[in-house]
Amino acid sequence: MEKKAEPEPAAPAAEPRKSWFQRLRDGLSRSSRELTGSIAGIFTKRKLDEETLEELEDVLIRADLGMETALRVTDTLASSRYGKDVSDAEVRAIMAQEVEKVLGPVARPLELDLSHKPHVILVVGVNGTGKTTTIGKLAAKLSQGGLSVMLAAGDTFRAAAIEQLKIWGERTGSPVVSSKLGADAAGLAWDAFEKAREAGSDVLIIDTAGRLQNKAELMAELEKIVRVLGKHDPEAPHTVLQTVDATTGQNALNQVEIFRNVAGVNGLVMTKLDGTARGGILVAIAAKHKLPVYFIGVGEQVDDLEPFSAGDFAKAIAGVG
Ligand SMILES: Nc1nc2c(ncn2[C@@H]2O[C@H](COP(=O)(O)OP(=O)(O)OP(=O)(O)O)[C@@H](O)[C@H]2O)c(=O)[nH]1
Ligand SMILES: [Mg+2]
Repeated sequence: MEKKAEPEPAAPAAEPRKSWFQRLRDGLSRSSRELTGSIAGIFTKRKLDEETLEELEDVLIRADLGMETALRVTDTLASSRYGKDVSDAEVRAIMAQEVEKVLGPVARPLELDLSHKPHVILVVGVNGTGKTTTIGKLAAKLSQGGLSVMLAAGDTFRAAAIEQLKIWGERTGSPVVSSKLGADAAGLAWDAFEKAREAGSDVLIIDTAGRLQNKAELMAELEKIVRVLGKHDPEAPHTVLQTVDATTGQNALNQVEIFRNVAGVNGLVMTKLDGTARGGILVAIAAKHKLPVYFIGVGEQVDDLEPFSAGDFAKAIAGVG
């Protein structure tokens, strides 16, 4: 190809892409800043005693990390440093280490069993937690990996929801199956499975309407979607992903509990970890539910979905390294 004499038209001044760890650190900076500020407040020129340990425990619980992890940190600290001077940096290092231990077992890559064709991924969660956006990001990742992906607009109640999924479909080159507005979501899931099978798609990702976990009727609808898919393939849906909004705080624990019982959630995506002060909730969810966390969302763009790394997250939230 001939080299152009003219310079390229000025591209919008793109900032150099930050490293993944830097973006995670930026995203978690609000969570981390509050926590490290409070820790520094406790451990300035103080020995480790009952009082400082209690204060630390409170801080960790207030940061949504959960009782279990808070106790792990204080116990570990007490066993090696009791009665000694301890700096906030040392406390943070131990916190990072203990948080990593809790997160390690749940930081697992999403592995799709492609012996099922299509492999069905059902995406569920409370309203606005990032289901549709995550589907778009995931479709991009999977198609970049060479898989053929079909999307199903199972949020049949809102025209805007169907449109939003279609836009992601266009962006990622994935066909979208949709129905008339207000059609039965389980019926749509059934049709989408057939279409994906006929088309030979590797993966079918089904979007669903957001619902509060305490709305029994809507939760029953989700159960029906699962049941109907099972008639096509007893093991479908193979992956049931729940999006959890990291800004939610403690209610997220209950959300996971109920969606898990009703829809058989077997993996999580923690969204909106950019800019939340409540990122610690991921640790509490990991300790309680022990469900794999496949990805975390750190923005609204197509590539703002990252595999979850326990060590990176632990360091970022503890402000270490
Ligand atoms: N900052 C940030 N915003 C996100 C992230 N993921 C999703 N969003 C935004 O959150 C809003 C809701 O996202 P959706 O994907 O529409 O959420 P949903 O769960 O499909 O919502 P419903 O279909 O209404 O239940 C949108 O404005 C998204 O751009 C994320 O990781 N970070
Ligand atoms: Mg949606």
